[in-house]
Amino acid sequence: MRLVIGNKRYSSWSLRPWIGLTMAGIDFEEILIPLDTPTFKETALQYNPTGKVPCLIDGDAVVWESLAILEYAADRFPDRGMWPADPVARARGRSISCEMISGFTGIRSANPMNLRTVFAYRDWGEAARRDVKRITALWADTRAAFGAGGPFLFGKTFTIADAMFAPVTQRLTGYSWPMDVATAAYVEAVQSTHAFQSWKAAADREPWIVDADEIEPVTAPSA
Ligand SMILES: N[C@@H](CCC(=O)N[C@@H](CS)C(=O)NCC(=O)O)C(=O)O
Repeated sequence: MRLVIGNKRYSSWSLRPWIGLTMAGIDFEEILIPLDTPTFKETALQYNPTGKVPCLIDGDAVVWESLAILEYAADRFPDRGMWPADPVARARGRSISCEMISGFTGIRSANPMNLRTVFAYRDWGEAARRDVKRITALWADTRAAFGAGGPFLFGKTFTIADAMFAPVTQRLTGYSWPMDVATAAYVEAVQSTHAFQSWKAAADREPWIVDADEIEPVTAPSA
């Protein structure tokens, strides 16, 4: 399997399948195309017709869209627990994953993923505040209903739903959002995984800086 991704520092959509596959112990070769370069589009188009990342290639199968890639991996490796076994829990996982992929544009545009910088908290806007309120509520509801026995949304196994929200955890810490104890514990659980740590370490070594993402001067981490 080959997973085509963008810069680890900035590509939130790439992080989702990368962390999901890695946490499930699925081997893949990584092909990284730096975003915002003159050759990005033509290179990405060599792999899939959208000319975007991420994209998974597995023999004749070409799969794009982060959630579709994760669903494909769950079908290919049904023993890895990428979705909860219980249909009701699985339906919740799919509901919140679709909610993530189709929405939350307030926080996505106010706080683009940027693993290079921690920004001091300021008012990130009404739309971002509304998104954070909804996201933290859906994490709390899901953990209360299905998360007993472990730190992730569905307990001890890191699922596709956790992968879909992994970049949001970085937006919360990277833009110094105040968090309640339960939210902070979930964010910590995701960011402590070997997969997140390894993605972050690779992001720190990347040479590319997308200046447009530097929305204000670098500030010291608040925590
Ligand atoms: N809905 C898509 C979003 C993919 C996406 O927008 N990828 C960005 C990078 S994070 C991209 O390829 N941007 C370059 C472009 O649009 O030319 C997914 O879930 O994979």
